[in-house]
Amino acid sequence: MTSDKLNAALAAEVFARKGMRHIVISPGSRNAPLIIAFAQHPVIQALIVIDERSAAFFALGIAQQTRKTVAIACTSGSAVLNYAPAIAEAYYQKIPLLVLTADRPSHLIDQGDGQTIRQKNVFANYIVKSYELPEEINSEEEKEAAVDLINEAINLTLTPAGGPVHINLPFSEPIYNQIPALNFPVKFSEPEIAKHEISENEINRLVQTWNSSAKKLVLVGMMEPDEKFRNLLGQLADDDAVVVLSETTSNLNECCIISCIDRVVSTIEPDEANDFKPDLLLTFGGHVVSKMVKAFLKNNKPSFHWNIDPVDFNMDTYQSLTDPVPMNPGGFLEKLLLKTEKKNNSYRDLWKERAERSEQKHQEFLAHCEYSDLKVFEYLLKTVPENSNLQLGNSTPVRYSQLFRAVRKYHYNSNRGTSGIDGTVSTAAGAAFVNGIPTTLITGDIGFLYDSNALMNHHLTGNLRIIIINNGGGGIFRFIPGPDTTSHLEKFFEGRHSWSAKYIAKNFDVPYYTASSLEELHIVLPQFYENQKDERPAILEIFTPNEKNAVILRNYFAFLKI
Ligand SMILES: Cc1ncc(C[n+]2csc(CCOP(=O)(O)OP(=O)(O)O)c2C)c(N)n1
Ligand SMILES: [Mg+2]
Repeated sequence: MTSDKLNAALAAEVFARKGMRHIVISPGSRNAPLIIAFAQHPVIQALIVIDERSAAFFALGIAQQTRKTVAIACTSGSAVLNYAPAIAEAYYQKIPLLVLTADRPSHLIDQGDGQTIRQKNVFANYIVKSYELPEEINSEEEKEAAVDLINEAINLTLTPAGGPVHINLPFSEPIYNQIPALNFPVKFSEPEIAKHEISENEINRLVQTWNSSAKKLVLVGMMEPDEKFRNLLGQLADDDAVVVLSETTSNLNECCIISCIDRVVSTIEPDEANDFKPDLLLTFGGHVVSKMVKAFLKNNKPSFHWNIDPVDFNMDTYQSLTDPVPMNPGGFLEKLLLKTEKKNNSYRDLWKERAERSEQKHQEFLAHCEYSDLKVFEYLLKTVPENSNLQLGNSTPVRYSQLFRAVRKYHYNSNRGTSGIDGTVSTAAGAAFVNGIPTTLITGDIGFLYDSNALMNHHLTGNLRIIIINNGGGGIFRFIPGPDTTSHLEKFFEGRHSWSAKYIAKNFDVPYYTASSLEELHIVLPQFYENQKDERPAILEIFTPNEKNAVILRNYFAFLKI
């Protein structure tokens, strides 16, 4: 059986026949036709998450791991608006979400009906495309048009750019009636995989710039693991004149790459900036976490900057873009490497020596470092189980992780699309739900408390581990320049508090562990990673000294410079 509302029944049918499998539904009455159509579909796995904000991030976490379109469905009214944070994140990360919002019929909008707002195109500023399906679908033509619309919407979640696509579905009462499952043929087309190519002339022009540039810097932002690209990048880096910088979220783990950018860039003195400055900058991948490298490249502009991306080729993060290159990273390097000439100079050595020196200093500092966020990250990043999916919370967790060379292999993820602290726990829970591997989230205390509703979820899995670094507020505001020059640091920036996750964990029956020293951490971490009773996830809250943390981190960067 399915809903007698054909717009809902067809949405489920096309979604299923295109091979999509997951929908995250939030309770409501107006979305009853969507609940009936999707929850009763034999091949669709329908999941329930009550809080729409968390539901959308949970779906984002699933799609982040599967790279297949995940649907979300909610009732009308403010419920719809709660999807916005995750939709914005999915938009900037190009994660495939199909957003299905139930609505009142148009003649009831702004007429005083309950749960009724203007939903058409409500996510305009951060949506790939918005559609509205007609309420009544009667004729064959109307059915075909509806199937085409749904088909096109799902294809646009995947290509050419990919990301969230919204379909608003108005329903009139009665909304709970059912009909036999649809058994008529539904025709649809697969997404067209766009060809991202540039002409041979264009390649030759770029190769000339490459071969005539003495100092070449390659910066890789957020990226999913890509074996082909990793190998080609290794070949490109085998050149005295080429320096490659990456971050944990680049998922590269390559020996010839400098992976702790802040440790190196923070030591570059103004009088040596020109030596480190590239003539030619190549950028690949998505968002870059390091504020320091962004400032360095904006203040020391290269003569040429190529941004290689199939979609965001025009993104000018360093305000120096000369050549947008609309190609896939691997495809571009393949073409470039056929014609590049290597150079003998000391540019790579200059960066490598600085990187080696900072590694030495790093080890020296950590060897005598007091208990703090920095010391805790040192321990966690060498004890979280190998080959885990490591989800990094925004604010300091994703930044501390950049200060340590990878000693274990992880698949890193972080919501760097909009860098919000409002959905990291729900995202990690969604990722763990589908990836079937040990999945650890390292989040700040405010980030956890903000999204603690993520635990209000019947689909939490036993492979999920949540590590909370509780430094009693937004510790980042104690470190970045500015807040401490005002009299509002503690109250309005740090949001100082003495809350903990203990009773939240208890309320949602999630095993809870704590540590307030390295000794305690050494003892509790193995227990934390053991399988929990009833295959529950687990929380480990690590308390750290908030005022000391910032002092230690400032001393750390000062020490690297000595
Ligand atoms: C939705 C949202 N609101 C506000 C911010 C601004 N913000 C950035 S970091 C931060 C504090 C986060 O504190 P916590 O999670 O404890 O991390 P810590 O700074 O202690 O590492 C805030 C409020 C944001 N990034 N996202
Ligand atoms: Mg904090």
